[in-house]
Amino acid sequence: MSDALQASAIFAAVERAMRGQPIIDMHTHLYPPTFGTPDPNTGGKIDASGMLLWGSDELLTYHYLVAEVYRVVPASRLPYAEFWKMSKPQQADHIWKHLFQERSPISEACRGVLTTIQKLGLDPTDTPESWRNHFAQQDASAHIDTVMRIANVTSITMTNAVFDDNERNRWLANKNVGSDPRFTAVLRIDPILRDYPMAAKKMSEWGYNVQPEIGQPSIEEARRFLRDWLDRTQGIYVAVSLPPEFRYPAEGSDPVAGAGQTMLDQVVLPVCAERGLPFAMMIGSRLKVNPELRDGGDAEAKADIVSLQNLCRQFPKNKFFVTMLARENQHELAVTARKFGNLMVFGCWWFLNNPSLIDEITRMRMELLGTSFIPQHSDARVLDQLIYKWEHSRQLIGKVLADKYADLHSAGWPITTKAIERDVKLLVHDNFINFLKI
Ligand code: FIX
Ligand code: ZN
Repeated sequence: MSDALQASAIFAAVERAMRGQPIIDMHTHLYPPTFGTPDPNTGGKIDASGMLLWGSDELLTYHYLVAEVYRVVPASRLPYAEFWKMSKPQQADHIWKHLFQERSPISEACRGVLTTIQKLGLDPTDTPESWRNHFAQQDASAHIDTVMRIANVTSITMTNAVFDDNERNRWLANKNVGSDPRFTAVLRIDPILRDYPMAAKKMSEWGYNVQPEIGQPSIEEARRFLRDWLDRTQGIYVAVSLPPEFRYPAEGSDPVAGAGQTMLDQVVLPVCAERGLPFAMMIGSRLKVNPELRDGGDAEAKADIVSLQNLCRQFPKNKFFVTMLARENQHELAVTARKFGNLMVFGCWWFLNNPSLIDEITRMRMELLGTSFIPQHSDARVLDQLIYKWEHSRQLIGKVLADKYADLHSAGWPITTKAIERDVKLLVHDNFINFLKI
């Protein structure tokens, strides 16, 4: 085959394909400017509860870095309440001083700030003050275009938590709030499965006859609630984050777990199936281990793979996007995906989104699943993070893929640029789109 590559040319061809392939980022906490922006240093109108976070001060005060700075300046020296009273620039300067000036910024979250600043054409050896001035002159929407261009991300998938008042009220106040073509919506419904009593009370306040005691009327009304919000948001899938203790079927006599199971199998999965929408389960987050750190206070623990196998087997008409938070769950998750075609494994989530673990997990997945998985999502909370999260992941996924092609080449299989581009497109673009459609 004349267009087969020499072994020595494979890595460069993979790197080119990874860099050139536009990515659909299937899970982020990013929003268009219509959702407001809170930071006075990022230009535009200040909306204190605005949801679009962008700019260097937001990068530096990412909850990952808040957690890391509290390792070197403990609460005994800086009480949490004092930190949270600081302005965003003051918090950013504090983190810059202790994590970047007084020690080398070798953690992934620290390095990410520098990659992003560099790729935006700013000087990583400069100061947060100088970067602040740069962002203050930017327009939010134009900056979104800049970041998406540099990151080569063609579509940003939001997380739209309907039980969050700030989020829900923005949809009710402006039916076009989610109409920015660069973004797609995802209906996030954690309380329905994790805290049914609270969810029922809220849905009832919002005009849905959902009662604490679940009878058929409550099931129908909860389904109506989901349908209404899927229509309003045009959500492309439904999502939930589940604790390590999640079990299906629910174990023991815990009424909240029992109600969550009823909501799952009689409300959420039927509505997803009727609309052909995937249900995304992000499993293993143990919330508020240290609540003083706010978003940075969550941790993880090993979850139960048998519960996932039960769901995939008992609901063959449903499609499941699944990512798990514990490193210990990764091999059994990949093996489970070999058993169920309605399961699409995705991402190296949160504490797994680090070079050593992205390499380990992606290698394992390719060896067990070939190209039939989605290797990464960014989980970006700050717009500019798209740049570093994808720069780092493209390099890491590319290295693993190049190794796999080298193994194929050794087995006498011709590796072509066309095949590499096809496979890369599957991994970071088409597997997601195709799974939505099947
Ligand atoms: O539940 C989730 O969507 C998690 O990804 C977030 O809650 C988490 O804080 C995060 O951003 C991790 O990267
Ligand atoms: Zn997330």
